[in-house]
Amino acid sequence: MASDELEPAPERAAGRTTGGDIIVALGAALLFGIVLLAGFMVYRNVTDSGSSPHGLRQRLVVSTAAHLDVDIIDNDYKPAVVQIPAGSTITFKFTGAAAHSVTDDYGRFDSGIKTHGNSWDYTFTTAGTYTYYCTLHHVMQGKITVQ
Ligand SMILES: [Cu+2]
Repeated sequence: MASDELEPAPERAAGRTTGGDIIVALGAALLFGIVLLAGFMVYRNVTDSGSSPHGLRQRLVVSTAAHLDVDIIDNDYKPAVVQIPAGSTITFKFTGAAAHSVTDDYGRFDSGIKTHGNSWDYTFTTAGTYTYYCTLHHVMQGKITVQ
């Protein structure tokens, strides 16, 4: 029994907190924090980039006509994702109760803020991809592909 008192039991030795254990724990906590921060930054980048707004995940509506109507409701464009031939005119109809805008991400067109019952026409003469949003409600986003 004297030897038990001189040497700690193996499990007791393993459970004893040492300086090395504290460094390992601090390192793990730091690593965990870095992973959390990196994850948050990736999340922020994805949500702030504007590359994947909810509107762009909607079904593509392909039009071959010279004219297309897009309804602006509270708070969405219907349809939000369209493809039209070059030279087509889109009539944006402000049917929602709230005021909205149709504002190109790169400033190529802007309806300005319009209220319920108004409409705004824009003719897309140049082929390309146009992404737009509402200056009052940034969750409202749309995409027009002109071919
Ligand atoms: Cu709006």
